[in-house]
Amino acid sequence: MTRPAKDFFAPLAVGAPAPLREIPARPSRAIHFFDPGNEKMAAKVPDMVGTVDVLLGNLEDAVKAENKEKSRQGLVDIGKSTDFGPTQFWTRINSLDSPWVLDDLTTLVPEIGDKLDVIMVPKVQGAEDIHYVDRLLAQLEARAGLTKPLQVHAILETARGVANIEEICAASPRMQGLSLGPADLAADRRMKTTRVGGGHPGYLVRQDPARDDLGVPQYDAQRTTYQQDLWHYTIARMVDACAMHGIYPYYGPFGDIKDTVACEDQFRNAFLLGCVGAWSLHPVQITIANKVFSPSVEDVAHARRVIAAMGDGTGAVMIDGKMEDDASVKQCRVMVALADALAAIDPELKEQYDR
Ligand code: 1VU
Ligand code: MG
Repeated sequence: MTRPAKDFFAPLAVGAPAPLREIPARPSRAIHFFDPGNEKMAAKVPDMVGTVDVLLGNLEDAVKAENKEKSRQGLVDIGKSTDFGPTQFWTRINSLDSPWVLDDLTTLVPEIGDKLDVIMVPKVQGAEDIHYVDRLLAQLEARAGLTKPLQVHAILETARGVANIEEICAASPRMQGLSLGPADLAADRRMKTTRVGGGHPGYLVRQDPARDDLGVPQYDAQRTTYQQDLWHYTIARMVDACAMHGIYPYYGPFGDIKDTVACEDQFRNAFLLGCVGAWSLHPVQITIANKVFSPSVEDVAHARRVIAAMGDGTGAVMIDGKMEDDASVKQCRVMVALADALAAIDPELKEQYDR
């Protein structure tokens, strides 16, 4: 059962900071993953500040079991020694059933809780997982004397998590957003794929067969096939749940690092459907996400024209042969609000949008 409305925004521990009433819409086009225990990657982090919207120190999958403590300590060191400026600082903790997660939280909150913005929780199954993290964070925040509440981001990577998506989003005022975790989700659903996100050539529809003069279908004749998006259903469900709860949806990882073209396509599909960002696993994917999740100069210019022409936002007008009305101006406002938020942190984009 969810908490009654009067208790929803009450701190869950005496002395914990008051929960946020609204999740700030900070740009987060790329959530860039790095292993804080990998010296080469960690050394690159200070120079990445300002070039990426979110830097995420990953402690879960992709960190070897024997390196868990090293990565956790690496994250503490980076958190303490780095001035993150406009860049958000997130972490992905180990899963709630793992032997490492308690130490992750009891170390990170007192050591660098004042630097961290968001804690990403993997393999979330239902509201009970968020409730557990919520209370524990409140206790740790109170003990550490933190004044700003940590936000929580859940990865959607089990069938149960997808089935419980609305209750997960509604479980706590800390909920900042959701990411699609396609690799774990595929395994949990018993999908017959071996990839980390992206499309699959076997998931397709085929053009109808041509017919001869007598109307007989020519099944052996050449027919075009169209690859479909395996993730459309889940992303669309995630976008609706997040929009309903005032939190933010993200596409997750794209594992084929060398296939920058298909990565861009997958990210763009997510952007068009309503996602605000995607994960970056390698520096090359930051550039892709920054490009895709920033509206184009043309779209922003068009949106501004529609807003100007629509005055108080009611009625209908013709622009370039197309009807614009109360509904289309709302879409334009979404586009311009995003452009304005990005222009505020990215002088290059500001210059392009203002031209
Ligand atoms: O030029 P140098 O040798 O000094 O540095 C390498 C490399 O260390 C560095 N680099 C990175 N730096 C910061 N952040 C990164 N994520 C990152 N990745 C690489 O860049 C230089 C060039 O690297 P490379 O092209 O030779 O690539 P590597 O073979 O070194 O590394 C590729 C992988 C994919 C292994 C690496 O990028 C990586 O581990 N990325 C993060 C993976 C991750 O976090 N996975 C978990 C999230 S996905 C999930 O959970 C579901 C499947
Ligand atoms: Mg996973």
